[in-house]
Amino acid sequence: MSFDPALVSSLSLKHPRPHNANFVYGTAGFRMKAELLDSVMFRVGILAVLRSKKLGGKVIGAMITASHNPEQDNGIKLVEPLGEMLLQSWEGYATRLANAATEADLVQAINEIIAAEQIDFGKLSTKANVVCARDTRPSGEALVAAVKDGVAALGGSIVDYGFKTTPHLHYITRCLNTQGTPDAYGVPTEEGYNDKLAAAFKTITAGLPRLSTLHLDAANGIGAPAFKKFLETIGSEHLSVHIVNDDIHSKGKLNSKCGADFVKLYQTKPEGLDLAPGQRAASFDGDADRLVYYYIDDNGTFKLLDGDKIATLAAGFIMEQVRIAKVQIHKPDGTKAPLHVGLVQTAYANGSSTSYVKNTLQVPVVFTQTGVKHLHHAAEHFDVGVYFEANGHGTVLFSKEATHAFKTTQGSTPEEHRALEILRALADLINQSVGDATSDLLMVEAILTVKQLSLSGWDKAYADLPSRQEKVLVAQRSIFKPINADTELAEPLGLQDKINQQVQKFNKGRCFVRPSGTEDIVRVYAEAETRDETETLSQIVCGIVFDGYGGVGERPAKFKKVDAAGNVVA
Ligand code: NG1
Ligand code: ZN
Repeated sequence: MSFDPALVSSLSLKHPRPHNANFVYGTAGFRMKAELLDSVMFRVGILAVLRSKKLGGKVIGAMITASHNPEQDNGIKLVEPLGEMLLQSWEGYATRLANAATEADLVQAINEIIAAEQIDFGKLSTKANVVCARDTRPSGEALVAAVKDGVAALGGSIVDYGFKTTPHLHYITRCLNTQGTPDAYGVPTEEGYNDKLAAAFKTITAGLPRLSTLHLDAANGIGAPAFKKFLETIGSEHLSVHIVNDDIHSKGKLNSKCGADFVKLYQTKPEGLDLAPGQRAASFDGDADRLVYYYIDDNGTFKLLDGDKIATLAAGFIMEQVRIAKVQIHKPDGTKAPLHVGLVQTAYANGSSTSYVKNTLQVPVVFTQTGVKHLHHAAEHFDVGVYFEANGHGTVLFSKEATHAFKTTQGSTPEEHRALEILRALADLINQSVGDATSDLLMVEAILTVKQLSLSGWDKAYADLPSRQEKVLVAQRSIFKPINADTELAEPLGLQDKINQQVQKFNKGRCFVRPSGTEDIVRVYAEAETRDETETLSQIVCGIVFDGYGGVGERPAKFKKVDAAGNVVA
């Protein structure tokens, strides 16, 4: 026997599995009401050890957070050695472990994974290593203790990094696994992260006039103390940011009427921020991996600069610098080729942004399923792969060849030297392991500083089509089966035809229905030429879903009713 089943069982008894629960490792790991999570945490601790053992003792990260969800929720996701999300083929093991009904079944599940993955468990030289961190949720402390028990149950070792943002933990994991190698990513601490980003930001913005103060809504989450520390590191002469919604101690404030998700969904400023026309503002989400910008225009209208706008700003800027610097990739056969730049979006990207990227930037766009793990992998196929979800979660990936080309290209004019300096610094400034609100904010501020661009100037690139995202409560969201990168439904049979029938009645109409992976709801996204048309299309499709496909609770009065022929009757 390669591990001690008695130890697993005895520790597991401290973390009993709730009856009737069915756990699924979803888009963002396990996420639900915190009180249901104790046994899940313990078992994810076990899985982290198995994953580390499988990878010869590489460090695996475990982040305890529920991101933008309300404070009573919590969750956990595992981080691969280079900072990516857990390998998809292991998600099934997570689900299997979490649902093992008894201690005996849990031991059996562990043995199944060891066998399936051919893990040499007894090999003493491969000690399992796990690092963990958590956001500011009050439930976090006890849940971390459960993870530690899980790691101990299989004899692994775990280092607790305490309160960190999700991107911090991804960064630290990557640094620990690359230390002393040619791919060394940095010093594996929050200070190391702050120093690295501050140095890169200063290089890009040196000698340029500063932008006006940015008002940052930190969602009353971990991003508040984290960004304060960053500001101390960089110094106010380099970056002026005024943080609001920084109360991480009062109960119930996290993500409540504030934060990136709130601002994106309701297209309005967060509570706790007085925003005057002309002021610049941004919001993080609760674990500081999402970022959106916004301002009030001269007519008093709220204007959102979401993940699509950030992606297009970044792609346009990087392409410009690559052009100026005349960077080319050296291919293995000795020839040179232009850098391959691409953008990755999901179905939730605004249609205008996609047209702008294709037609104006002339950059190819790839669509993936919702969830950054899908976008991240698609972005890896480019030399410069820009990926963002509309909700503000994303980053830019540079291939090894691209970073090598930035380092080795010898510019011959001052303009070329400067563009190369910017590209090298951007590769340091932008978090290569995961979407990161701090790093993305610094990237945006750096680009706007170089271009001396206001938020309204940035916003002019293209005008968003009006869009609407609604939630519909249904009895069983698992009956909705999305296909074609979430743009259509294969099941329930017939529903897609009904949606199509409605969409074609609207100018520039687009609408899709998809079950959420993180909340017990179905999402309805609609887009059309005018705000009124968008609203109508959205309410018709919400009504169709609610009335015909298991809507529960009180029927929202705004949902429209349609007859069998698809005509709106109320
Ligand atoms: P779900 O709940 O599956 O739609 C949401 C976001 C995803 C992703 C995950 C993880 C939208 C429409 N969906 O997923 O993009 O960010 O949360 O946090 O924004
Ligand atoms: Zn988040």
